[in-house]
Amino acid sequence: MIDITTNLEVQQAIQDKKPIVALESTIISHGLPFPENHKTAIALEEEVRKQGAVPATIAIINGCIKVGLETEDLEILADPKSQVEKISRRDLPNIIQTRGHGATTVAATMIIAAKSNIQIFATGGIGGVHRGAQTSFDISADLQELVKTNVCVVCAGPKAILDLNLTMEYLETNGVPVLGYRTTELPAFWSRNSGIYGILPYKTASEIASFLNLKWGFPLAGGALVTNPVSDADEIPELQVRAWIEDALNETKSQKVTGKEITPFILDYIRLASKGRSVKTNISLVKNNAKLAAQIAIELKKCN
Ligand code: PSU
Ligand code: MN
Repeated sequence: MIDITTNLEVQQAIQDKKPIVALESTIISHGLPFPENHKTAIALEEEVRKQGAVPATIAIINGCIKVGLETEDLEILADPKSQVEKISRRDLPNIIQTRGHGATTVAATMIIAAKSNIQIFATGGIGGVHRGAQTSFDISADLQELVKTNVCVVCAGPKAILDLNLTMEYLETNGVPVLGYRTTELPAFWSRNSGIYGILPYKTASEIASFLNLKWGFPLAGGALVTNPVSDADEIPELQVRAWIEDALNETKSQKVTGKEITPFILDYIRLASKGRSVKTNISLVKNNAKLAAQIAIELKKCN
């Protein structure tokens, strides 16, 4: 049996049956630059508490799975000098075996959240079907996890660097519902618009909670995706992002970036191309998602 260590705050929340929101750690170690990554990790936890729920940031520290981190853990994960691996489903046993530090992706965070009975999880943007997946076979493990693991992931849409149409087809085929918070159009991470419709518009956290209660009560196994558009004030319009994404994708090809390095490489490339604007947007959208996730977790407790 693998042990999961919870911090005091999460232990207390489990005892008191308080609403808990899982937060991931790849965004800290591989998604945002230092020191914004550290500040954001703290701010996300604060946002969840402010709404009245309890944050549980998930990571692996010295081979130990942690649900709810200590101050030092966050420092390790954020420090660019630490050796922190990006951990998805396939990588979990090895990072425990080798007693390393691991930042969990959406897929790995969902697995650990589900084992800890946490049903709501906030991130920035999920991974999905990459452009050119017809030949590269690059499909994020996040999608398969959404198919089989009973966790609701609140995000700002799949990352705009992906093939959003194929990502939506994959989710449809595999029976993963995609909800839009106050939108009928799929948001595209940095942008509010994608030109893709066919998601389920929901107006309130309480309606989303009763949707989840119905799905899991049925029971229909698997996750659900709640997409929450970034605020008007912080969005980067799709037209503006498009060229940066194309340049970034060309650069991955010429530098032969492969596997799990691709997403962090592209995010960093766009950070530089946008002169930091993409980071500001990323931070804004993930905070927005933490807030909504906390509200849904609170409403879901009322349903149980
Ligand atoms: N959201 C962000 N930044 C990130 C991620 C999400 O705002 O860096 C991470 C998540 O952990 C997600 C991962 O699982 O990017 C996707 O990686 P890949 O495409 O290699 O599956
Ligand atoms: Mn991949």
